Amino acid sequence: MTRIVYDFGQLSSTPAQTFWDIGSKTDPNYDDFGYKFTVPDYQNFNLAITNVVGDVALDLYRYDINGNINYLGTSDSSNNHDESFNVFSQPETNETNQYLAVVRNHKTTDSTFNFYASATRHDQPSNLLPIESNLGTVDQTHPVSMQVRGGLGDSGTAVVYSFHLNQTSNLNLFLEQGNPAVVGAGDCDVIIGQDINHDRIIRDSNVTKDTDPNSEVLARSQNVGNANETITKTLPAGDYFVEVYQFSGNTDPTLHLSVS
Ligand SMILES: [Ca+2]
Ligand SMILES: [Ca+2]
Ligand SMILES: [Ca+2]
Repeated sequence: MTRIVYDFGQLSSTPAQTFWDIGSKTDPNYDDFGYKFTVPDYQNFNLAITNVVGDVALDLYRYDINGNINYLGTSDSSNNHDESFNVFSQPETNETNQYLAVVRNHKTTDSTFNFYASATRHDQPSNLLPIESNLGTVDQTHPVSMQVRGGLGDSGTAVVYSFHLNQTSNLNLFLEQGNPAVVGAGDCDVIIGQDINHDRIIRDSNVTKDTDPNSEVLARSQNVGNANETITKTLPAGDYFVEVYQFSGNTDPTLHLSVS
C-alpha cells in the first residue's frame, strides 16, 4: 500500500473540490489518498466526502512542529453515506495549523467520491453540505425533535441535516440550547437553506437571501449567549438543509422542526 499525498495549500472560503476513483483495497497497488492542507489561524476547516459509490473512511491527522502527524479521529459512516469534519483550528504548544486527511477504501471494488475542503470564520456556518442526517419529509404528522448529534464544540463546529417538504408549509424551527450547567455556557446558531444548484456548497453562506439574492441561506437565527433560536418561514415544497453551528464554546442543543 502506498499513500498518494496531494497538497491543497492554505484553505479558503472557496472550497477546494476533487473527484476521485480509489482502487480496491485488495489490489496490490492499492493507494490511500492523502490531502495535506493548512488552515488560517483561528478559523474552522470543513471537510466533506459526498456522492460515494462504495464505502470510504476519512482519517484526520495534525502535524506537530517537528513534521510528525498525530491522529485526531475518523469519520466513517456506513455504506455510501457522506463523511465530514468541521474543526476549529487553534494550535497548542508544539502543534501547527497543518493537517493530513486520508481517504481509505473499505471495499474490494473501486470506490469513487467527491472531496471538498474549505476554511470559514470560526463564528460562521460551514459552507459545505455533506448529508450527515436525512430527516426525511417533515409534515403535520411527522415533526422532528432530536438532540444535535455529538453537540457542538471546537472539535465539531457544525452539523448538517437535510429534510423535505411535500407542499408549501409554514416551517417552525426551534433550537433549544443545552443546560449551561451541564455543557458549559456556549452559544450556537442555526441557518435554513436550499442547495439550489446542487453543488453541495452553500453559496454566500455568511449572509441571507434577504440581503444577497445569490445566497442559498433562506433564514438564520443568531441570538446571543444561551438564548434559544427560532425561525418561522413559509417555504414551498422542496429539499432543504438545516445547519446548526458553533458561535462559541460548547453546547448540546435539541432541534425541533414542525409545520403548521
Ligand atoms: Ca464510510
Ligand atoms: Ca449550492
Ligand atoms: Ca446563538
